[in-house]
Amino acid sequence: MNNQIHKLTEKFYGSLYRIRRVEEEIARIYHTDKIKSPVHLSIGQEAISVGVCEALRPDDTVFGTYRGHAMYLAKGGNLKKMIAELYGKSTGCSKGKGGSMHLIDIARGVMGTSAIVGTTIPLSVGYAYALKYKKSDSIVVSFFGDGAVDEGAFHESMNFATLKRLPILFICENNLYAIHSHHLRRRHSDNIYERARTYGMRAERIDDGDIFKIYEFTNNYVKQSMLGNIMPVFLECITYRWKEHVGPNDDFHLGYRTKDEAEYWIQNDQLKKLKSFLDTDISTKIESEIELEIKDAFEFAEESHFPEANELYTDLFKDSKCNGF
Ligand SMILES: Cc1ncc(C[n+]2csc(CCOP(=O)(O)OP(=O)(O)O)c2C)c(N)n1
Repeated sequence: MNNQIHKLTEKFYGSLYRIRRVEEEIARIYHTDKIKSPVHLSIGQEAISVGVCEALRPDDTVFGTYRGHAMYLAKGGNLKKMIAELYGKSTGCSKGKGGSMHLIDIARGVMGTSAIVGTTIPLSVGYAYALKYKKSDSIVVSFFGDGAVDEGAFHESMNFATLKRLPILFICENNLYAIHSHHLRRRHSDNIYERARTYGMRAERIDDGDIFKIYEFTNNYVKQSMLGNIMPVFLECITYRWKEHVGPNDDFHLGYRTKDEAEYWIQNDQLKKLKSFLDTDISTKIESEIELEIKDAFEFAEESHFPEANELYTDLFKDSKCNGF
């Protein structure tokens, strides 16, 4: 392994490990009811957020879905504020009023996540339009699930993005299911990325979850946009959600999917794979630093206060006197 790949492997491993362990801790304490919001865990899907976000620059922005912990953390979102948000505390990134599904950290380019399927896609297109208008060379990444592809807003956004040649990368995290329905029960054929091509954009699929391929794809897009070659691009990443749709548990007993199907993805776990490339002393050092950070973040959430009753209606809407955008 050459030095550059080794450094990348360490970085990717740290980011993957951090997200996995944060979500495992969330799952572990969820039954205590300290977390005041539903949680949609990304366990199994982390490589997409990490592969994409590691290739982005600080001033590139991301928009995502209610399954947004991985994206938020991979882009550098503040961990303490995320955990406090899940606890409903006023120190949370949405001041305790949004919960797990509404994460935001504008300073790190995390522009927001939403509970309503497909809603952040037009928001990200609008943001990309503003960037182009301002002649910025940064890009927007719009993350969404396979379920969002069935929304009208998705198609309108795709059309507008190519029509206006916007600097946006669409990332479809196709984990095969929308709640309990398989994607081939919702569409005629397995053709999400091919459908994107009909709007006139480059569209590809990565079907094995390989973090390096996802990183390379995004890195190329960022480089192209720096050269002024601005066009929307679409990437469908096949992946798998290990946990239930919402909540910390397994749900194979429900019968809508099988453990056998999951097994391919569990064997193909990018976290395990990357760890096998690292010397034990390096992975142990990375892990112990992250464990301390996580412990700190949960303590911060525990010690923080709930918002006061008189704050119920504050911070719900953006002040219209905003500077720039
Ligand atoms: C507009 C809208 N319709 C329906 C729902 C209910 N709903 C919540 S999650 C979900 C499934 C979405 O699946 P997908 O986009 O594939 O994301 P995943 O949960 O697999 O990450 C649905 C239909 C919603 N939140 N918003």
